[in-house]
Amino acid sequence: METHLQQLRVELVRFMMVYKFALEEVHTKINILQQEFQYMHDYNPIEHVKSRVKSPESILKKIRKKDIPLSITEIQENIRDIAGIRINCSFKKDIYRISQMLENQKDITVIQKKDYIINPKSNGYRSMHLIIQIPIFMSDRVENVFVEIQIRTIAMDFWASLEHKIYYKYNKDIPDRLKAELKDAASSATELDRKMESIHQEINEIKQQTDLLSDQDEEM
Ligand code: 0O2
Repeated sequence: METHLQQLRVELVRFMMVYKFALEEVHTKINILQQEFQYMHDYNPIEHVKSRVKSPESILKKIRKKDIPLSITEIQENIRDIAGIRINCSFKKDIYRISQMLENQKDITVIQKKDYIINPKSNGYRSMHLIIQIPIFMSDRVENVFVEIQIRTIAMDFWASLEHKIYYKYNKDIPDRLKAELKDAASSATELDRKMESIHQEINEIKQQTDLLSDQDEEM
């Protein structure tokens, strides 16, 4: 009995460890993209990155909700957001850039892609979701680990984080008036994204013209 429990413990710790390793791998990939992009284009498209391994309580909740058999293989196959990473970008176009750069990497297999920016959820939620699989090289095997990547702007993230809190505060039964207000707030966040991106674009154009003029001045 004691050895069985000990074995189970080793298996469980190892099970959780691979998700931590997977997050470290994806973090490194994002770091490389961020640094190289900054160097090549003098611009950083990523504001910040957050990651988490799902808590055992949340995993159990999802097991019950989705009626998944209590086995490590079933959990690994059916709960694909145990390792989750969220990338906050400056502008909407950066979301597509970053997503494409990750999708193009040879060791990443994209299992699922949900574009809630082109198709927002009915409550107003916007974000890009990728479920990817990456190989993790352990001492005696290779594990292909699922990682959920959410990519969104700061405005999308601000809305989603607060909506998440409000949703749980009202115990999943939000009055219709507040649902409408939340949706309205989501539209304001979309408008803010549009406005900031357009200002950024204009400033870039002005900068390019000024650089061009000063280059011409130097040549004369
Ligand atoms: P948590 O606590 O954030 O992890 P799944 O249940 O994941 O297998 P689903 O729901 O079809 O399948 O996946 P989807 O639509 O890609 O959503 C996954 C995650 O996106 C959610 O995880 C949330 O983090 C986020 N999300 C989706 N819809 C909303 C929304 O309307 N509002 C907010 N604030 N976040 C959302 P979890 O596991 O539900 O929650």
